[in-house]
Amino acid sequence: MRNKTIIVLTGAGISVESGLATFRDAGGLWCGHRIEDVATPEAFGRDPKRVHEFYNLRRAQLKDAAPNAAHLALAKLAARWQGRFFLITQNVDDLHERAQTLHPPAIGYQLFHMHGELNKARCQASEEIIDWRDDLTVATPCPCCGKPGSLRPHIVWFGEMPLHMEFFAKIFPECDLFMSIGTSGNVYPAAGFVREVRALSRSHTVELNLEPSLVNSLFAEKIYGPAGEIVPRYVERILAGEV
Ligand code: BJW
Repeated sequence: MRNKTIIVLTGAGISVESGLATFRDAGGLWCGHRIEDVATPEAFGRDPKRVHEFYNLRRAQLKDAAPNAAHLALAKLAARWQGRFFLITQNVDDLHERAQTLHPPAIGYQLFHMHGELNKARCQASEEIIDWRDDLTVATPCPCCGKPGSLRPHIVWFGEMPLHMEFFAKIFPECDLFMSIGTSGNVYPAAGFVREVRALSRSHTVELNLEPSLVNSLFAEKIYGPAGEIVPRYVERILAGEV
């Protein structure tokens, strides 16, 4: 495996042990919120105050969270790996970035937030993306155009095109190891990545999750348990040349 290309896909399950809720587990974020009320452009058009409040709460929760053993293990792998390493996260938190401050990544590493980032806002007039760590309201003036109400969370909602898709299509044929961590396989196109990687490459595929995902049958290897336990063990196997 040395000098080969690793692609990792992460989902909400990797951040559970950091205290952030998943979307679909019992007690998950969507409880009390119908998806269409908070995660579609139509919902934002209808009730921007409610959508801002939902994301303000999550932005505040993120300030108290810290990377866990799974984020740190991936950061260690990114720091040591001699080949290329692409980390694609569906998560809008910044825990992968914060883990990397402890293990600065090697040169072949790139991180992609395919569903956007909680700590960024986007101007709906200019499409400019702005770092944003505070609350947003319908009255917040946009720093780029000055208009109140112009800013929206920099989040990919249902019906919107996820980010970096063209780049992913280029790297999938070069994949040697595809790891899917903490994602339920409910949401496309991410849930279809394993199928694409298998069709386009000779990659080994492994699912690491608390329980079998909806697409588990597509993986060659499956390991179930809390990410904070199973990811560090798997990373050690990779670094020891056992995968
Ligand atoms: C643990 C653990 C522990 C717990 N350790 N594990 C077919 C093909 C293509 C598209 C579609 C399709 N059918 C329908 C669509 C459209 C739609 C879609 O997928 N809908 C489904 C509901 C059916 N998709 C879209 O609209 C997307 N856009 C799109 O398709 O554009 C057109 C297009 C077509 C073709 C190619 C390319 C583009 C956009 C999707 C946007 C998703 N946005 C959200 C919310 C915004 C972000 C936010 O607010 O945070 O993103 S939805 C939500 O789900 C969030 C997540 O990133 C995403 C995935 O959820 P995830 O991460 O899997 O979380 P959970 O909760 O589902 O699972 C957690 C897992 O962790 C569980 O399995 C647990 O067991 C596990 N776990 N504890 C390890 N300790």
